[in-house]
Amino acid sequence: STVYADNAITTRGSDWYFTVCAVMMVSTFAFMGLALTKPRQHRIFHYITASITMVATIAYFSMGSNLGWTPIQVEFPRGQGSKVGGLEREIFYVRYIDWVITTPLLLMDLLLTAALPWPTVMFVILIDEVMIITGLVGALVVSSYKWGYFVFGCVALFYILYVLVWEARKHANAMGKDVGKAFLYCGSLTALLWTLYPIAWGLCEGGNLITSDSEAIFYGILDLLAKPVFGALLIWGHKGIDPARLGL
Ligand code: RET
Repeated sequence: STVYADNAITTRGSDWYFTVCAVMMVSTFAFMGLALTKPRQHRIFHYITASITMVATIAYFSMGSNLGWTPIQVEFPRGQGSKVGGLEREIFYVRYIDWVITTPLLLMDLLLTAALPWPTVMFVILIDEVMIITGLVGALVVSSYKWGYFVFGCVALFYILYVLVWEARKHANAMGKDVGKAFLYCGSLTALLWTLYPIAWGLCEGGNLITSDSEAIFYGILDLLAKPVFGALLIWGHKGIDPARLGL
């Protein structure tokens, strides 16, 4: 039998997902190509950044193909009529598989730039995994307790933002003017974008307030800024910085 959801992407959402997929793929080749122009000891940030867009390429290929989702009964079928048995929304769990791999890599890009000690990096990554997994569980459970998971995720995000805007920023500045500047640009972009993800979640997976096509646009724009644009800014910021100076 055909599995469907009452709120699912149309061909427009699919086309947009494939467009983002193409941008992610081109970015991956660009970051890898740039890596090859550098000596091996200078490639760490290219490798991390290319890995991020590579994973996203496959996630977006899945979503463009309308795969990697499961129908979840919604609490508030607002403006979508009323069906006996309740309406279902398409929840793309593949998004969270992407995030659980790529958000730790994004944090490594930032925290290695700031040259934070590795126990700090590991702990922040653990909290990041808590944030993504609570978001996934909250998206999948059919209960208003989903907002409890959401709150746990937001607390985790607050801790990550505290480390970024306070501890890591101070540490980056102490590593030199060029490192401080690279961190300021990439860290600020991250702090701004990452606070928008829980808003998207509240409108999509959480509250079912916008359509799946709108979800595609919202998360798609965020991911383009948080991955390829962030990556380009980071690699540009590392021009002239020897990773050995950061202990790498
Ligand atoms: C969730 C829901 C639970 C509460 C919070 C969330 C935050 C998610 C974030 C995701 C960032 C993703 C990125 C992807 C790659 O480009 C899981 C939506 C706080 C911050 C940067």
